Amino acid sequence: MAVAKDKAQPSAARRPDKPSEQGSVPELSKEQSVSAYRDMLLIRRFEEKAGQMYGMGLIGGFCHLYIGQEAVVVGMQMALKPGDGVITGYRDHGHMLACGMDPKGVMAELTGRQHGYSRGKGGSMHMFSAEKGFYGGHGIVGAQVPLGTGLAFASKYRGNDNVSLTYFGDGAANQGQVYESFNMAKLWKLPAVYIIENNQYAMGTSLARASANTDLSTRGASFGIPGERVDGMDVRAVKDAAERAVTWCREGNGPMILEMLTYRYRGHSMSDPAKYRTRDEVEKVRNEQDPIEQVRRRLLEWKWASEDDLKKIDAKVRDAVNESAEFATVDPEPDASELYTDIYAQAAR
Ligand SMILES: Cc1ncc(C[n+]2csc(CCOP(=O)(O)OP(=O)(O)O)c2C)c(N)n1
Ligand SMILES: [Mg+2]
Repeated sequence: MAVAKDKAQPSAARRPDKPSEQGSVPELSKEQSVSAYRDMLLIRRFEEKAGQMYGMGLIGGFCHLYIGQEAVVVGMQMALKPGDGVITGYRDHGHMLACGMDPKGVMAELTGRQHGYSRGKGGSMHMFSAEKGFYGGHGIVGAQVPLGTGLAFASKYRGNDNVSLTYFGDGAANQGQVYESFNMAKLWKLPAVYIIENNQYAMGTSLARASANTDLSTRGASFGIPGERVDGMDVRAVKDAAERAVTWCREGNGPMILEMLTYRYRGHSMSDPAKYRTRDEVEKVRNEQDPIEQVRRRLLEWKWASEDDLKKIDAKVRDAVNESAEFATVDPEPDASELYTDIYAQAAR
């Protein structure tokens, strides 16, 4: 087990109030930029397709799209190694794809088919892949936070150096169980990175309307948990902060909080009248801060990729997404005899 070191906490050297106030961030290499572009694009195209399939009646139940927030999960993933664990709420398709789960299995779960990750019995909010380090997919707001803390506890108990990444929203940050988890995580110096995806709204309620303290990076202050506020629309800034936080945890210093300033372009779920914000507000973020466009622009500007190279990447991504949609349409639904299977699991040793 890693022994806690009495080190100085990582400083919140960059703490912008708005993403645009962020200072300079370390650049990605050409390869990292191309791969971040491809990974973010895959999430975006997958989500657009999921939205279409929902509209066609192929997906039932709830479906929460991640469009706009792609840089958060892709940048965080760049700091991980095999064995690290990821857990999140219901806005979870992007996290699955970033963890390397197969788009076909994810889409087939959305349509409730046999070869979906939960064999068609979990749907959008309840998919897992222990093999890829993805632990769900949870519909109860904030419920993943004690579970993610448990994953961190398991790493410490087993004496390995795996880190647990627990994602939750600005709304979830007001749940009581979050603070019970923070207390335990700090008390036991657990390797837990808490990533608060502050997309500024919890369903139709803006952060300012619901939170006494809107600087969510300070939410661990009373437990002595360091926090940083990060431009979650800039994949470079996310990766940079992710590396600091993951190293901090891996070295046995206990938990850390990263508040990601981000934005969701689509409604909360598939039925959202969106009366709580203006179209102009959404358009402004899309035009000025889009995470994919930022990388695209740099790739072209620095001649790290030509328009043609990017078109080829776009086409490959579209093919993968179309293939997943096709698979999720023809794969059969589970047989009725499967109703009572997969209810209990043998505990892993
Ligand atoms: C315990 C609980 N309360 C309420 C709900 C209904 N609900 C679903 S999502 C949501 C908003 C959460 O917002 P946030 O944490 O900001 O995440 P985001 O949807 O923005 O990703 C609410 C209130 C729920 N699922 N669980
Ligand atoms: Mg939110």
